[in-house]
Amino acid sequence: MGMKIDLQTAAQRLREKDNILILIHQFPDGDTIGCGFALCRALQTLSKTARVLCSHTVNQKYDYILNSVTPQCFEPDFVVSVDVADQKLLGEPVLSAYGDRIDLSIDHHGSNTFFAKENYVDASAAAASEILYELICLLCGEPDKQMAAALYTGISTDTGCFKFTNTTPKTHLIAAKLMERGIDYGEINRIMFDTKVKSRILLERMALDSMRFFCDDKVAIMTITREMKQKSGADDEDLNGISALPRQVEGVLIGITVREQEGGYCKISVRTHEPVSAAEFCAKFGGGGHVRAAGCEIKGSVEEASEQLLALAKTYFEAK
Ligand SMILES: [Mn+2]
Repeated sequence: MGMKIDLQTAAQRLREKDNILILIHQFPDGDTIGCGFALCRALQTLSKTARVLCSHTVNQKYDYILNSVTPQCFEPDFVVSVDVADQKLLGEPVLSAYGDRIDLSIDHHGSNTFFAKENYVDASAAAASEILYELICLLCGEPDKQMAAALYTGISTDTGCFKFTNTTPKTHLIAAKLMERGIDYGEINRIMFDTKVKSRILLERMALDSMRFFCDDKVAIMTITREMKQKSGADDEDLNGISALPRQVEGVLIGITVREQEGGYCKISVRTHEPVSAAEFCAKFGGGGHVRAAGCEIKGSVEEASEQLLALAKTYFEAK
């Protein structure tokens, strides 16, 4: 386990070093991308050589962030990770290349494993981009417009557009500072929250069509078959967040999504409302997760899996 340091020390390390490699987590989201590229731009503004590295390709909707840095090629002398809770989350090939030589980690996950030589973790931050805002202020003063757009994206996406309960007064204060840089926050939020690719909409249409209701409409089960994925042209990234749909129906207490996988099994996502624990529900099938959102795997076809899930769901509502 590495050392814990304060943010001033983290800023000092970055000031002392050059040829800085910034690592972001696999399946990159708005927060890790916003952090990585805002820091990269800040370091390049300080005439340092810096670049961002990720195991996966960044979705093109983040192009306005990617285009804010100058591509630079170099052998790193200092490696920093942002919004990464554990080095395993770097994914391959980055994990094998740099997993055991990370000098500095800056993160906001309570589950952070302090895998770097030096670590700054603030679990009260709604987004790692909040921390990066403060770090950049220490490094080179208020972020410029491009850095601000990247950091705003990180904060907005990690808070579900300031809707989730991780949002704090400080989140809004930092967002206000970023808005003062003249960023197009309306456009950023439109791209992040109100735009879907066509394949996603086509898949949603088929998935919604599959939704069935049970137990006086307290249970909803939606299935996504491999055929639906193929017909719609949707890839795994297009499926992000789709398991929220069944629980969005008013009155549904257990919303279940059954996703057919290759190899004769199904991935199950369960979303619940009070008083049903999704974690307990999924534990019955050897899975787990959080109180309101959990998952498990069940062998068999979507029909077989749905039958087993419904049988368990019924026990929550039938008179005992
Ligand atoms: Mn994050």
